Amino acid sequence: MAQLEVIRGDITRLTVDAIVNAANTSLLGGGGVDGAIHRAAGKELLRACQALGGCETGSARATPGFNLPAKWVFHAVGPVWNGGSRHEDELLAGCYRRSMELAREHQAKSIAFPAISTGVYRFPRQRAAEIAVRTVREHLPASGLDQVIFCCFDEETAGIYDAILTARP
Ligand code: AR6
Repeated sequence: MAQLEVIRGDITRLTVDAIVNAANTSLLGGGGVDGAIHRAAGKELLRACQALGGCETGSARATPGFNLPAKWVFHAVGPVWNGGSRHEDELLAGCYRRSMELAREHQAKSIAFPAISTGVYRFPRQRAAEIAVRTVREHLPASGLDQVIFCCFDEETAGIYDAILTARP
């Protein structure tokens, strides 16, 4: 079974079959990791996203990676954190579950996730990382994946994932 790995850095640089984006319901780009992915992939990515016509919160849609090293981008829409009583946990888990299903549908062998919802959307980082790891583990056997990377942009997030994966590798 695939090992889960933590990498600190820029997800747009990773040579994997699929990278996951932390998008919004319009899928038309934004700041943070979404902006970085659109800049690196080029204008064709925006056109492909326009053709999708949006995505509901808690789900994900696939496009090619265009100029990225990654073959695919799975655009996941995480929830905005509102204190935890608006189904934020379930919606965040939905992003990871749907991305794992897309990996299977696109026969991806490797995937990298950013820490969805933990930037502008303010989801608490520890809580988000626990949901990410738990959901990925649940769906790993059926996914066909050989490699899953949690790509952390900052030291604090990388430390949180390291601690979770060290406690139960
Ligand atoms: N590689 C990996 N991780 C990154 C990168 C990168 N290049 N850049 C930022 N991060 P955010 P959200 C980390 O705000 O909270 C956008 O405008 C960042 O440090 O990108 O889901 C969308 O269009 C943080 O840990 O996404 C939406 O409107 C994590 O990625 C909204 O922001 C997520 O932060 C989505 O907000």
